Amino acid sequence: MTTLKEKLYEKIEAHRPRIKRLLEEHGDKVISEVSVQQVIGGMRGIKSLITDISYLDPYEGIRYRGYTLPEVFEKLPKPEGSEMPYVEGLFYLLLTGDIPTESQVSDVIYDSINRRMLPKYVYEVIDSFPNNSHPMVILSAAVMSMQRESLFNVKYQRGIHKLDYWDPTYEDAINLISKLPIISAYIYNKLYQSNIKCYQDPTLDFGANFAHMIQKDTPYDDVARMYFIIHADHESGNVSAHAGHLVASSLSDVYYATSGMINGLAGPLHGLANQEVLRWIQDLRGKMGKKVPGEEEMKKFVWETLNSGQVIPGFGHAVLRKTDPRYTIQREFCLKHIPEDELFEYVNILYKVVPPILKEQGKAKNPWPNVDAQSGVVQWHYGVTEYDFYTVLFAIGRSFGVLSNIIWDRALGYALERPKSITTEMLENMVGLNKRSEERRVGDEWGGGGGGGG
Ligand code: CMX
Repeated sequence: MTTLKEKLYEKIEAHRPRIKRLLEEHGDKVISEVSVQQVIGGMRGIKSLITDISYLDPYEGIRYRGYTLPEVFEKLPKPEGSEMPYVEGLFYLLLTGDIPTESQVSDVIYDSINRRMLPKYVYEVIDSFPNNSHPMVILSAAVMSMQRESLFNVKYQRGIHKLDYWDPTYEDAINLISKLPIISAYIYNKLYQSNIKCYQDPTLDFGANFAHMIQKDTPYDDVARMYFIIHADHESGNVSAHAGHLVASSLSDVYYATSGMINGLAGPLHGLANQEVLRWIQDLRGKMGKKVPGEEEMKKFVWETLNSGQVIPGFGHAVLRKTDPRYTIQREFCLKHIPEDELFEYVNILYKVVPPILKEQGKAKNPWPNVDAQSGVVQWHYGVTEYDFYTVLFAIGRSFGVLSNIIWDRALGYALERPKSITTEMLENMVGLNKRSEERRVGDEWGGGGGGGG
C-alpha cells in the first residue's frame, strides 16, 4: 500500500464516527430553510451538500482543506528550481488534509507514473473524431470509453462490502487522474499540432510531463502546475463538482462520473467561460487592429455586449462576492512574468472598467472577475493559443477535487442523491396563490410523500 493510501485509510477510520454521530444524535435538526426564489433560482445557497475537501467563502474565496490558495502555493513541496508546487502534492493534501513531505509526494508521483499507460483503444476513440469536434467532447468520450477498466465495477459485480467501496474507487481515481494529461495532450496534438506523436516522459511530474507532451517549453511546466492547482476544487455545489458527485452517488464508477463532470464543465456559464473570454477579447482585438483600446473604447464594447443581451464572460459568480483569488494568483503571475503582454493589458483594462459597469447595470450580484477572466491570457502567452482547449485544462485540474470527493463519498457511505421536486401549482398553493389550495390537499392529488427512486 502507498503511504498516501495508508494515510487516507487512517483518516477515513477517524472520520466515520463523526458522520455516524451526526446522523444518530442530530439527524432531525433543521439547519437551513428554502425560499421560493431558491427553488426557482437554481438552489442558490441551500445548504444541502457536505464535503471536507474545500470550502468557498463569498468574500475570502476558496480554501482547500482549510488552506487559502496562497498558503497552498507556499506550503506544498516544489520541484527544484520551480515556482509552483507539484500537483501530486495537492492531491495528497485534498485526500488527507495534510501537507505532504517531499518523500510522500515522490511516492505519489512514482505510483502515478506507473499508471499513465493508455489502452490502445482510447487512442482509436480519439482518432475517430473529426478534427472540428470540440476537445471537451473528445475528452468526455475518451474518459467514458475507459469505463471497462473500472476496478470498482468488477469488485461490485463480485460482491464487495460497503465499507470497502472506497478502496477500488481510490484505485480507479488514481488510474484516471494519471491518464488525463496523456489523453488531453493526445487530443491537443491531434487537433492543433498535425497529429504529432509525443510520448510521456517517466522522469517528469504531472505538470512537467503535460508541458513536455504538448511540446511547450519552461516555464509552461509551472503554468500547467499553477493552472491545475487553482482549478482543482470549489466546494461541491458548482456544476462540474456537483455533476460528478451526483452521478457517482448512484454508485456509477469514476469514469461515468468524471465524464459527467466534464460535460457540466463544458457550459459557457461555467468552465467554458475561459474560452469565451478569449473569443470575446479576440473579437475586440479584430475590431481594434493593432491598437490596444483605451478605457472609453473598452466601456463601449462592454456596454455593446450587455445591451445585446449577452453576459460579460469571466465576471460574476454564483457564490463569490469579491475578486476571485484564483484570478488574483494568475494576475500576480502575469505582473511578475509577462507585464508587457498585450492581452494582459486588455484584461487589466477590463478589470478597471467592467465592475463599475456591472454595478451600474444593477443585475449581477457580483461585479468582480472570476478565475476565467485571466486564465486564457497566461495560456496564450506561453503558446497555447487554441482557446477551445482551455476548458480541457480546467477539467484536468477539476478532476482532482471531484475524484477526491468521490473517494470520500464512498468511504463515508454518502447516500444516493434524490431531492424532491414539486409542480408549479404545488408551489403556488404553498404560498397561497391559488384559492383552490384551501379546497384540496396537494398530497391527495399527486400521491404526496417523499423522494424514493426513479
Ligand atoms: N455579465 C452580465 N450579466 C451578468 C453577469 C455578467 N458577467 N453575471 C451575472 N449577470 C446577470 C445574470 O445573467 C442575471 O441576469 P437575469 O436576472 O437577467 O437572469 C443577473 O445578473 C443575476 O445573476 P447573479 O445572481 O449575479 O449570478 P448567477 O449566480 O445567476 O450566475 C454566473 C453566476 C457565473 C453564471 C454569472 O455571473 C455569469 O453568467 N457570468 C459570466 C460567465 C462566467 O464568467 N462564468 C464562469 C464562472 C466561473 C466558473 O464557473 O468557471
